[in-house]
Amino acid sequence: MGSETMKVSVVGLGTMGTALAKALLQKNFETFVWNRTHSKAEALSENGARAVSEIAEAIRQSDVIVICVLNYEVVKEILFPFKSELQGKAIINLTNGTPAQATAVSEFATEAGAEYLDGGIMAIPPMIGMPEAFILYSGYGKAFEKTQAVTAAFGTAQFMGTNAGTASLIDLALLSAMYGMFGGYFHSVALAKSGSISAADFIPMVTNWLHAMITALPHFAAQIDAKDYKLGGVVSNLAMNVVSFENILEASKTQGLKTDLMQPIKNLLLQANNKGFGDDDISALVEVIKN
Ligand code: FVH
Repeated sequence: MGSETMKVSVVGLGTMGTALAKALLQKNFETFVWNRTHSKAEALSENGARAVSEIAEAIRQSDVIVICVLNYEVVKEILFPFKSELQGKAIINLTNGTPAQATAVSEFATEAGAEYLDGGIMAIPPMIGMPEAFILYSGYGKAFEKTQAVTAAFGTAQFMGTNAGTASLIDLALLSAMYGMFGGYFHSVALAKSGSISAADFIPMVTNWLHAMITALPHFAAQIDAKDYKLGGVVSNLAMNVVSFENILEASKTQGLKTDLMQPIKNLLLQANNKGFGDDDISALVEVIKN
């Protein structure tokens, strides 16, 4: 089914849902929109959307229902009362949640006779519609094939397999990398500023450093997959990192900073060291995170 014939409803018109609806309208999909606060749906009429005031109407009118709301509690509140109306529909849920939540909604959709895809959006609303907007999907494979014109309107789509929870697992894994980097940066800039270096002056140094350190990740990835933390040669042994990490904590305290962001890393490094990973690369930290 091409965009000329496929009817799509977008349920939830927050910042992200609005961007998704606009991307569909740009690709000439007949697009129905519903939102709890109806004014947001009406505002999209100017872009050619058909604003509906009842969820049942949004479901009835469309072949594909894209839902993007605050959380899965809201997804359930919205969809679960309409089980019989969902038969034969494709549901693409782009709400952020956990793998268990995705699995629960997938089971509901299957019981309802709907085809379910769960998605993880690795982009911010202004990126939607561009190839840089990377969106992960998992769930019913035939639904992914059938809705490719829809998912292509949002950005670059990657299918992660038939386990509905996989897209959200990888979404949360990627977000963990992002928050770890942001957290590290926020501590580092506070430390730099405590020495009267402005955040602006610190930017070229920290970005160059992070770009350089990112190149170490494939080396660590090979070690982690092989469970051999000496594979390819040890570049940054864990015992040495325990010692240098203490300097970060001590200097931060001296500069009057909180060490709450960094202390847990030191604790894990110590645990790994005590378990005998001192001579291994720092990537062995994964062994204590795995518990
Ligand atoms: N915006 C972003 O940068 C991120 C990028 C990655 C993906 N996330 C996830 O997308 C989901 C929606 O995020 P959002 O940015 O659109 O969020 P808001 O602008 O806050 O809109 C929230 C929508 O949810 C509706 N809503 C909330 N509670 C209820 C409820 N009880 N019943 C019905 N609808 C509800 C809200 O409606 P309203 O307040 O306008 O009436 C909005 O439509 C989210 O999972 C992100 O993690 C975005």
